[in-house]
Amino acid sequence: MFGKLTAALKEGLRKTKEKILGGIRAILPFGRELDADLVDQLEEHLYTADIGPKTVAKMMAAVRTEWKERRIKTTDECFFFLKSHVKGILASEGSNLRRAASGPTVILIAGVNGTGKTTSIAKIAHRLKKEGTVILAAGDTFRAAASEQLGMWADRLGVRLIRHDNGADPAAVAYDAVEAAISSKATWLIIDTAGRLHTQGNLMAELEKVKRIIRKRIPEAPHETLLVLDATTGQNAIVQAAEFGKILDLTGLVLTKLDGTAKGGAIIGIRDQVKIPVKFVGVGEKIEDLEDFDPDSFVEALFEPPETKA
Ligand SMILES: Nc1nc2c(ncn2[C@@H]2O[C@H](COP(=O)(O)OP(=O)(O)OP(=O)(O)O)[C@@H](O)[C@H]2O)c(=O)[nH]1
Ligand SMILES: [Mg+2]
Repeated sequence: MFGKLTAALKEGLRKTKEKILGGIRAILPFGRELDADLVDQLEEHLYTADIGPKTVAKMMAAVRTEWKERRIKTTDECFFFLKSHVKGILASEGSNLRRAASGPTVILIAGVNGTGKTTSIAKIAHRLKKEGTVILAAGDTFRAAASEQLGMWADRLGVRLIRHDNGADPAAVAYDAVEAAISSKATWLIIDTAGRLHTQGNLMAELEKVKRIIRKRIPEAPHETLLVLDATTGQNAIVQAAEFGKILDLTGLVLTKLDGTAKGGAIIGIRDQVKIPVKFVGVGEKIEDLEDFDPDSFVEALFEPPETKA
């Protein structure tokens, strides 16, 4: 696990940082006494920073308590309190993937349409193939182009793809893929699924069936069930995590499209409201554009002072 900030993550967070940190710094310039007006301004700013109202309310309650009890008296103290508070919200038990004690480790990927599931699978496979054999399963049999898209990635990565015809039962694809992973002694099996809305009851039931079928063959699988969320959808992502969590035992989140958005503050709200660790963040469309989520580096990236001008 690396704790270092990569250039891609820094660059990806640039707009978010301008919005969040820029605003906070304008309200809390160094070396001033904190007063009620500044606290109100800070609150207003945070409400516009895509963090989400519930989380901002909690953050501000904490700030006001610290201030009333005179533990923070200056703008600097307030700034550093906020920083460590956000770190506390984001802290998690680490972004390492769980692994099977023996046999293939099965990773099931789910999420609503277009969040970046298939792309994230390719990115994860690209990493994991350095540590063993990877098999991909085209469990999105719903859209004609879906297995072609995954097939293209499989070719590029030089990994095996298990697919059926379009319209086939995704659970059957999953079953075959698990069989193939066991018999070929693969290290990893990553199963793609069709995008679906949590309101589509039949499609959610289909997902549950996929999981059931996998378990028939490997009872402790899937070892990871990752929900892919588009970070730019903010509050919506929180609802998606809650709803998918009812059907699947989610073990991790992949937050995509952090690059180029000013809405990266949503991660703070998502992490606060959804008690599932963020395992990866997507910072671009290229195969390397996936980062382990390291809360400390993330907060440093958001709160570190801008490059000082001479
Ligand atoms: N900028 C950026 N684009 C991304 C990222 N991840 C995915 N995308 C893009 O988002 C679009 C959708 O990605 P897919 O991987 O096809 O999404 P999906 O969830 O599999 O979509 P469906 O299968 O249709 O539900 C593509 O254009 C990707 O290149 C990311 O981290 N950053
Ligand atoms: Mg897809």
